[in-house]
Amino acid sequence: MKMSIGQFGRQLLGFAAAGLSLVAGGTASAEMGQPAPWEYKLQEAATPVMENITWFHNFLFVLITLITLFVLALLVIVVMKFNARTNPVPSKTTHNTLIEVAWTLIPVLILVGIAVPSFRLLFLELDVPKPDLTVKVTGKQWYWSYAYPDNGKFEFDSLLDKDKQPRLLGVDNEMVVPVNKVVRIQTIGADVIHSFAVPAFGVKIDSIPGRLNESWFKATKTGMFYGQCSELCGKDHAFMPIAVRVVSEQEFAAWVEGAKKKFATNPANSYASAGQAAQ
Ligand SMILES: [Cu+2]
Repeated sequence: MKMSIGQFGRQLLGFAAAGLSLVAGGTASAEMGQPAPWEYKLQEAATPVMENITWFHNFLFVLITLITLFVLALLVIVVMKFNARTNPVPSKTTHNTLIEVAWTLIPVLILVGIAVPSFRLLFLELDVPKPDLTVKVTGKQWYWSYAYPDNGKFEFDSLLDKDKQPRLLGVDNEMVVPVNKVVRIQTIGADVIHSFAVPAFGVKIDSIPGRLNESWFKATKTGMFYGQCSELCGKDHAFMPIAVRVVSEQEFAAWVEGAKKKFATNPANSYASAGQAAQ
């Protein structure tokens, strides 16, 4: 079947409209703390660290766009002005001190301009402030265990719940933390290397057997936040989601009381069990 240019144009317009409505629909249905269909941005920030990461990402994006456009413009000028047809007698210039100094110094200044906020962000991520509570996160094949040593030494397992939404992110027992409190994450792997990652918190830290790694977050919004194991750890790597419920301080205290009873008989409750599993 042959298509006229008009028909082809209308079809193209239809595709564009469908694409746009998909993108708009995806953005509209985007919920905090979880991925959205057709998402092309970072997840909405729920901690100061993630706000900084988002700012740095946007800053770099503007910078690389300007540099790329500048280099493209230079290339276009060279191609148009200095080809054999428009410029039959080439100049014999080999050096230009001013330009050479400029194309050395300006990139150095740009790199310094990137390094300053980059190191500031790195220190913010790595320098754990005084924690309000500690959660010990153990990565196992293929689920997570959470212990609250400051709140009564209980520990519980968190496994994928296939019937829960969002699909492949819902778990049976969520990790619960209070809002606006500094939560220190201490993480190890019980068998192989896993990685504890929650995009909305700007946290991604390897859980390594025999090594205690540390990270932190201070969630400024309540709600559900989801992440996934981010280190290939075996056949069910894709099925060990991380679900964090951020609640008010009172709700957290009530949850701790309930959790102490609920997980009292959990065999995972002794720290020794995590150690034995690692051997
Ligand atoms: Cu894993």
